[in-house]
Amino acid sequence: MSLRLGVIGAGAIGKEHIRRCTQVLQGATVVAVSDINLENARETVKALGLQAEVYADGNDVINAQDVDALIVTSWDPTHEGFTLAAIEAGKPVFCEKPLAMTADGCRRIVEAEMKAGRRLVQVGFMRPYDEGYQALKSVIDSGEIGAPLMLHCAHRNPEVGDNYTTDMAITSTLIHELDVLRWLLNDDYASVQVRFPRATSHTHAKLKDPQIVMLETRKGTLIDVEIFVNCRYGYDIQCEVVGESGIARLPEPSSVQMRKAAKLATTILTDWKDRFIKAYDVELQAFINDVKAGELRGPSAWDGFAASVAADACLKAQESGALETIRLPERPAFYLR
Ligand code: NAI
Ligand code: NAD
Ligand code: ISE
Repeated sequence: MSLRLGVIGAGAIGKEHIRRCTQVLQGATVVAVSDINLENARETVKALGLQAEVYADGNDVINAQDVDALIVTSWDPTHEGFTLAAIEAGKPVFCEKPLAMTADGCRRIVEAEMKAGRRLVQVGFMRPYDEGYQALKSVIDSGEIGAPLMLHCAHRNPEVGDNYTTDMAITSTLIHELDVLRWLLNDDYASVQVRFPRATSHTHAKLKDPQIVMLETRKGTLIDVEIFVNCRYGYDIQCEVVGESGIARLPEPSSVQMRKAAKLATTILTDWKDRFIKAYDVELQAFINDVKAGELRGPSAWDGFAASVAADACLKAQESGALETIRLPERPAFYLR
């Protein structure tokens, strides 16, 4: 039987996830959509020709009789409330990153889920589902380049809107690295410092852009991540791992090489929707399959919490300029898998 999904938030990624659940993936049907801007929800349902109910309030989607599971793609500050309400209703929920705005918010979700007695939450950290990151992890795990000593990473967006502020470089953008790098290295973070170089003239008063985040892991690997969200030239994700006996880089997305007009060129993508298009498909298909099988196995509420513990320290480091400690509590047995 088809899994009946309710989606809260029909913006950029909400529309994308509804499209993939409807046209690409197997085993699910979107039966309810809500958006605080009702027109977004109505237009999405109409454009895809869905037989879905449109609700003004996300909580009505959660409690609708015919909704089996939820996808939360509304703005970041709304994630915690909708995820807690889904757990309360006993319904599995795929929540886009960040799971909550603070580690405390994520902890409330972890506690509610443990109280419910089974995993009900998958966080929209899609990079562990990306073939490139998986290949990079295989190289590290095989020991081919020895122990990872340093990582040089970059997270570049071509541009962001005026409502994107300095803190969002951490909570909305770096949060992907905070998740994927602990998975890649099988390690956790110990400390962080954030530095701001000369700002680009393409930014605005409330956004310091770019920024450099320097993390140290518990095993002593040093990581630098450049976050540059008005880089202009493209959507570019870089990750280079320097090991004891070699260097491994995240593969570039495949692109035809062209020789033309005295130039050798390959295309750089410009949109996150395209850069991780397959990973989004795989993460959501996994969610659908796992809900049907009765056991969620993707990025957990604990992973959401771990990323947010590090994010809180990064925000503190943005303000202080000092080295800030990252203290992740011990993982409860509930989340050992
Ligand atoms: P968006 O602003 O395009 O869409 C958000 C939508 O949520 C809007 O249509 C808005 O009206 C709606 N909304 C906000 N509050 C709501 C509420 N209380 N009830 C119902 N609807 C509400 O934003 P975008 O880019 O789609 O991002 C949405 C979420 O997805 C964010 O949390 C973002 O961090 C995450 N995201 C994740 C990506 C990934 O790579 N995993 C990529 C892009 C976004
Ligand atoms: P968006 O602004 O395009 O869409 C957000 C939508 O949520 C809007 O339509 C808004 O009206 C709606 N919304 C806000 N509050 C709501 C509420 N209380 N109830 C219902 N709807 C509400 O943003 P987006 O780019 O689609 O991002 C949405 C979420 O997805 C964010 O949390 C973002 O961090 C995440 N995201 C993740 C990735 C990724 O790569 N995993 C990429 C983009 C966005
Ligand atoms: C957005 O919400 C995402 O999740 C994208 O993957 C990221 O690159 C962007 O900076 C975020 O704002």
